[in-house]
This record gives sequence, C-alpha cells and structure tokens, in this order.
Amino acid sequence: VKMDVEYYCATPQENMSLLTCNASSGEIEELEDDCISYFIKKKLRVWCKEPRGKWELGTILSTSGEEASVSISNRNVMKVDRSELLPANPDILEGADDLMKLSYLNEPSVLRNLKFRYSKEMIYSKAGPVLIALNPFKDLSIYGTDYVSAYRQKFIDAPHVYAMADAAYSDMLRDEVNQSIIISGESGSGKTETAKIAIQYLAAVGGGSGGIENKLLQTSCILEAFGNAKTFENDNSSRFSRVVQSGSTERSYHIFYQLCAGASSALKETLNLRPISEYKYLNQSDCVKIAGVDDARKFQELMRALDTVQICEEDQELIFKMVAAVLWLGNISFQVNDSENHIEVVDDEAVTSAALLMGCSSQELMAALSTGRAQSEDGTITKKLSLQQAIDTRGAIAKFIYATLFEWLVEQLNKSLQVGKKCTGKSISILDIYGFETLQKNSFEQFCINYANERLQQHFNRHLFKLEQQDYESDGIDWTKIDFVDNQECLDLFEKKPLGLLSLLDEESNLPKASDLTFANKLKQHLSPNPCFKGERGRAFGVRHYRGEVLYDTNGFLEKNRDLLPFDSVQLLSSCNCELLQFFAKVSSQSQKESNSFHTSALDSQKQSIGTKLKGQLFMLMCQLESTKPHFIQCIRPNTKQLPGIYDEDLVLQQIRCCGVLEVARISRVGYSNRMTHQEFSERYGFLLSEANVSQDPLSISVAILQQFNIPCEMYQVGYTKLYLRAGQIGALEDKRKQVLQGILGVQKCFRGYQA
Ligand code: AD9
Ligand code: MG
Repeated sequence: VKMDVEYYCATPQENMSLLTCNASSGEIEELEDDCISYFIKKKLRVWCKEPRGKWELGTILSTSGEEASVSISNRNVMKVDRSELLPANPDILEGADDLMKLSYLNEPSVLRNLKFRYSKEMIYSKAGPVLIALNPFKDLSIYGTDYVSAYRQKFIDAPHVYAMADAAYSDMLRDEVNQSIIISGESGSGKTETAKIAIQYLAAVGGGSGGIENKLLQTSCILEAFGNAKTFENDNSSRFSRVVQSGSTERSYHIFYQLCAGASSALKETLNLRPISEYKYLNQSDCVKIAGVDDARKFQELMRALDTVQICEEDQELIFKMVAAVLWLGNISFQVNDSENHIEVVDDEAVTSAALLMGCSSQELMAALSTGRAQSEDGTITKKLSLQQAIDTRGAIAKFIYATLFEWLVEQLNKSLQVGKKCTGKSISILDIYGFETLQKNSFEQFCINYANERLQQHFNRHLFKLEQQDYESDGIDWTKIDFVDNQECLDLFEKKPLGLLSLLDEESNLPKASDLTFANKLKQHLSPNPCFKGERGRAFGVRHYRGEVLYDTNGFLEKNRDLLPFDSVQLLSSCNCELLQFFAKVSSQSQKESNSFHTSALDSQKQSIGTKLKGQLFMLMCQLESTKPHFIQCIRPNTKQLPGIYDEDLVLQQIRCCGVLEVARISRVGYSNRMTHQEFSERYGFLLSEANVSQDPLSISVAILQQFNIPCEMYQVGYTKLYLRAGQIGALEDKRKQVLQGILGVQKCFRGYQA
C-alpha cells in the first residue's frame, strides 16, 4: 500500500513489540527504538484492552516498566500492561473495503472497520479473495437490473455478491474451467439470501434463451417452501429433517402452513384439509405463525412458481396430496390392548384420509402400522407391534413420503431447467447448506449439520491456506509460512474408522440392545483421549468444533441414524396407487431385499445409516467442488435477534475468529493472488512484446513481458513452473491486452469494409 503518510507495517502477530517501520520512502526497515516510544512521539492511536475485555481507542501518554498510561476517548487515563496494547489504523483507512488494506490486521481494527461499514449500509467487504457479507436484516437498494449492469460493465467495483458472481462468470468464460461459489456461515447469517442474489446475477447476465432465467429464479421459491422451516435462529432456515417433530418456537417445513392457509376450497375438499390447529404434527409446537409472513400469499407465489417451472396440474395435485397425507398420518392414533401389550390402530377419519391420499386401502395402512415381521427359528412370523414401534413406523412412513416428495421435486426442477437438451458447456455451482448451529439442546440434526459445516471449512482451509502455501514452497519462491487453525483433527474425530463418531454410531445402531446411553458411554470409552472430544455426564458428549464447543444430547441418535422403513411399510408403499410412492419404495426395497429388516432388529447391513449416507454425500460433493475453481463467501450474522442496525461486537468477533478470514487477509497481503505457468503467461501476453523475443522459451518471454510493462520486482516472483503476481497486476496486463485486441479487431473490420 503506498500512501503519503508515514505508517507502520506490522508483522503477522500484529502486536506492538514486533513492529517494523515503513517510512514514506516505502522502504521497510526494522524500527530502531522501541515502537511504543514512536507511538508516543507521533501521538498515534492504539487499542487498549479495558478491564472488562473491551478494546478502546486511545493514545499512549507514558510508560513505566511494563505498564503504559493511555488517554482514552472520554479523557480518562487508563493504566494497562504493554501486552494489552495493539496498534490502531490511521483515520485514512477507516472503512477500507478490503481488510487486506489495513496497516494493522488485529481483531479490534477489523471489528471496527466492519462496524463502520455496516453502519453505512456497506454490508460487503473483502478479506483478500474472500467476500465477507454481513446480514443487514432489511432490504437494501443495492440489487436489481441497474446494479447488475453496473457490475457487469465494471462501473462499480465495491465488494458485492454481484462482483463475485461476475468474477466466477468471467473466469469461466476466459479459462473454460468450471467454477463454484461456496457460501458458509452460521445459521441465520444470510447464506440462502446470498445464493439467491448470486443466481439473480447469473440469470441476468447469462440467461439467454428459453426463459430459463425466470425458471431458475422460481426454483428457490419452491425449494424453500419444501426445504425450509422456522427455527429458533432463523425464520427461513434451510433444514435437515423435521417432519414428525419440531421444537417449541420452531415450525415444520413452510409448505404445511402455506397449504393449510392458502389452498382453494376445491383443493381443500380433495385433500380433506383442516385448519393447522387440527394437525398433530403442527399443533405440538406453540408456534404456527411467523411475524410478517403471510402463508396464504406465499402459497399463491408457490403455485405461480410451479406453473413457471411447468409442473403440470396433475403433478401439482399429487404434490399436495403427499403433503396432506403426511399431515393425516400424524393424526392416526393407537389403542393399547392392555392384556396382550400390543396395539390396534383407531379406525377414524385420519386413517381413511391418509389411505385415500396415499392410494391404498385403510385396512392395508392399518395392517402396516400395527404388525411387523420378525425372524424366528421357523422362518418369518408376523407379530403385533408395541405402541412405541407403531409410533416409530408411523413416523418412518411420514418421513419417507416427505423425503420422496422432495427428491422427486428436485428431479422435476432439474428436468425443467434442462429445457430438453443436455448441458455440455461449463458450469458455475453455487453451494448453500444449512449453517452451523449451537442451540440449548443439540440433537442428531445439529450433529449432522455441524459435521457438514466442518467438511466445508476444511475445503476452505485447503484452498486458501494449504494449497496456497504448498504451491509457494514447492515452486521455490521466498515465503514465510502463515499459521491457521486446521480443523482436520475434528474431521478425523467424525470420520476415522473404526474409532470415530460416525463409525461408533453405526456400530451401536447395529446392536439390538443398544440405547442412547450405551452409545454415549461407548464414545467416552473410546474417544476421551481425543482433544476434540469431551466426555460429559449421562447421555451427553461435547465436540470442539472449529466454531466452538457444542454439547450434544444422544437422545434419539440411534433411532434417527438407523432411519429404517419397516419391510411391511415398504411393501405397502410400493403397492400404493401412486406413481411417486411406488417408484421410490421400489428403489428402497431393492436395498432391503431379502432382509427382514425390522426397526427393532439390527441395522440392515445393506441399508446405509443417515450418518454414513451424509458422509458419502459430502465426499461426493467435495469431489465435485474440487474440480472447480472456488470463490468463497463468508456470511456473518451481526445479531441473534434477526433485527437491522444491531452490531453485536462479541458475536461478530466470535465468527471472525473461527471462520479464518483474518488469516486469509494476512496471507493475501503478503501473498500473490494471481499465478500462471510460464507457458500460459507467455501465450496470453507474449504478443504484446514490442520487440520479437529472440528466445522462444516461455520463461524468457514471461520475464521480457514483466520488464516491458515495468512491473516492479516486489510485485511478482518467478517460481520454477509459475509466475506469481500480487493483486492488481494481472488487471493492468489484461486491460492492455484488450486494448490491443480491440485495435486489431478495428483494423480487421475496416479492412472488411474496404473489401466490400
Ligand atoms: V440457515 O443456515 O439456512 O438457518 P442462512 O441461509 O444463512 O441460515 P438466510 O439466508 O435464510 O440465512 O437469512 C436469514 C434472514 O436474514 C433472511 O430471511 C432475511 O430476512 C435476512 N437477510 C439475509 N441476507 C439478506 C440480504 N442480503 N438482504 C436482506 C437479508 N435481508
Ligand atoms: Mg439457508
């Protein structure tokens, strides 16, 4: 950074004792006398930590031994230890759009910078290559067609999702390489909104034919109706599984409430639909409404979206039948026959309605809910279910129907977007998952969600820290390694075989007599030495995640992990007069074939548990992402109240600390954001050389280009195989290239005109 004023350039530790002085000459030299005296002499501002741990701005008045007297803003003088002092940035850097530009990258400076920007509604900032997005919790007028074209034409260069989407788009066109935009952040930090903003941009600039851009935009509305729900942390949270139960102040998936509120009277009649309060799956929670959300209107929007993506009326009815079937299933009740300790299904409206909607007879449904098969010495026998078994079976069928519906819907959307032809071009993938969660009570759902986020963070670390630095080292350029928090150890805690959380969970799920308590004990027995694991009392255990420690309650872990659909239910579903259920039940029965899988028996070896399935899906996802050039966005939630204008410093700091953006900014400041092989570089810019280079070897051509364009030597390094350039250098070369090419094109046009 070149400036007129005298300033300091701190070493990676960013503390007062390790400063080096960068005088206006631009030369970096070791500071001769103590940097604190320099700060006193120049009346430069510092951060000092007050007793309650908050950082205050001030100027050092004097020092005595290890103690410094600091005058802070309200004219108070505070005495602090020298170690509690950090250099503050000069005013001129206030609100810098890239953290990389700050002279001092310490935590209070970064926090202040982001706070300043947030107060001016500048919610986007950069940390080198990473876009930081602070959730505004209100609509800002920084989106829409005018902004799209301004970013496309590069009239604006302020950090924005549009700018990042544009970079991905331009890189894809230029390098013909698949791209990805990877969005991370805690629950409620704004990932899904950010993903939609990126899609909006790409649809606008790359839409083209067939109205595909409009369809693409409408898919979010559909996916959110069926895949999102209100949680404690976020009114519109991307979710995992919650059909049969949701916590207080939480709701099930939006679609249930939208359907009940917005269905036409004809549709209500077809589905025998009742008000929300009459459905057990919905009325168990004390929350049915979301402030400021009109479910009936949302339903109309959903219907329009379904029309736009060309899901025909028949299929639409089928979808709503499945949704209503789930609701009616939840209302089915059981009567316990005390003398024989088994149950009967109460033959009421709930059974008839559910059976009708699913396309089977009430008798068949009642049989599947009350009896099951078990293996005996003489072969398979049919036996009556206990109350708990019947409730679990009912839940399993409801979850299966909903999961099936969701998968089918995604398939329909994909078909609709392909507009009949196979996509052969390059792609941009946008990844938005459920965000990291720490609740009062964390269950299997949080366990899966947080594991997935741990995987995603590893991808972030791998690209921004590991690969980046490996490249420098192996290519032999001067480089001082920068530390970062690697979460590999925590990932290993989950994934290691046979002694990892997922393997032990599967092992325990396979044991007929196992319980949540035996599972918790097993974890303690095997994993206690692991620094990321924390044994707790009773059924609980703790994991030290990259985003902090989370306490999990193993209650329900085994049952949820097994996620078995009893054999009789599979048979029932494949015999239903409903295409959708038939198809998926057949797929499911393939994997269960010839095994009398029954939910009280051991986990069927052929059916994957939820944990293992998730691990496999994440592995595939990571493989897919590895074949793309990544662009990272870190979303940050400034408060937990979901309200605009509140910047909770501690909350922001905690997110900044664990997501690694500070380290990214540090690496970027001293690193080289662009790299190209000598071959690529010489081929791309070689034609700009004014004198034909005698030597044809790529390295000599590359060096000649650097010289011709006067690129200062501190702005690049030449490695064995690649050329490393600091930020901003490629841009200048690209501009020149464009200029020359346009010149050539102009001449050609002229020439053609002349011929004509
Ligand atoms: V979760 O992990 O799925 O629970 P997300 O996806 O990170 O979470 P989401 O995108 O749903 O969070 O954002 C939460 C809410 O913040 C939204 O419903 C909006 O009300 C609000 N939000 C987020 N980003 C923006 C924005 N750029 N502009 C306006 C926003 N509001
Ligand atoms: Mg989301």
